[in-house]
Amino acid sequence: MRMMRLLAGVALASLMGVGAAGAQTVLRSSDTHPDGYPTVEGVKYFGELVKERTDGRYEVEVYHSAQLGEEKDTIEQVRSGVIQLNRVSMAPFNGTVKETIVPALPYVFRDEEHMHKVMDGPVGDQIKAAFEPVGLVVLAFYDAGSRSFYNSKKPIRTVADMAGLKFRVIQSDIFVDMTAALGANATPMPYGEVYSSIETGVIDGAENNYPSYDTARHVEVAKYYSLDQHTILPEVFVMNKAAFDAMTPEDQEIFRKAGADSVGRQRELWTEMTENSRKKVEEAGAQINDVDKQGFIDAMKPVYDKHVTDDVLRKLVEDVRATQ
Ligand code: GTR
Repeated sequence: MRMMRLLAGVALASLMGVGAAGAQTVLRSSDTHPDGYPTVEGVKYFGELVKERTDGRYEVEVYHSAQLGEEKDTIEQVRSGVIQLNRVSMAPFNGTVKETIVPALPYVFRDEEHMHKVMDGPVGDQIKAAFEPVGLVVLAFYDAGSRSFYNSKKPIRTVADMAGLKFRVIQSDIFVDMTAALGANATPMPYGEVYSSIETGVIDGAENNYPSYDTARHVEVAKYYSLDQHTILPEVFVMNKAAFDAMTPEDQEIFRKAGADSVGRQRELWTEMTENSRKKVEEAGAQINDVDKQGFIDAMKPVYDKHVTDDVLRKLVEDVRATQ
């Protein structure tokens, strides 16, 4: 029995990335954004809560600014247990966790408040549970506002203006198909390559929220930001499931609660940063304009036809729409 407990301890220690003798367990978490970004700060706050509530037995180190690699690579790292935590967009999961397709769908949410109600309720719980079979436990959904297209050529006012433009999209087929449905061309590529790809004319632009457009400095190379707001896709903060399962039920509860408690902090910081970034990009020369949104909404029907293909997804979309 003692031996077994000892072995379990060693296994846990190795999953957590520490020597067996270490009294304290250090968990590594990745983020593509710079220090100070609301997602980075949300996870840091989670770490403070965990440290405090476990009397210092656990500590979280956040590797910001893509120090551990681009999102797709860090998702592999957290699934295999090389790192224990990760904060990423849900888009790169669209191909592996099919339920994540639903919040990624264009205009599925009426606004950010609607997204909060959905993700904080039963639909959010169903999406969370869907991560477990791929070896991940969801600790929180964080805000990422809405994503809009921006480019170096001209303001987009109607769907017709999209014709022929080339955009980098996040690595997900939904985003490729959304862009195609609008008559433009999509190139999925890692976030870190976007700036130079616009600068050298490989692509005309990309799509993202104000804080990303600002902090990744894409505003310097693509000044036309057109508010089509095609998705309000939240971020996800995950933990390697084997590492989670190896903890005591009490510690698991502390982690889940700290995750939930970090959401309010992240949302506050998000609202602040969105406003600050909007001002900063305007000062940096961004030309922000409204679009004929109904035209964009109507053009997206093929994306639903292609991706909402089974009863699970159809029901989820219905549940999202019915959430008041
Ligand atoms: C941001 C998101 C990042 C990353 C990036 C991208 O909005 O916070 O996690 O996914 O978009 O477009 O690659």
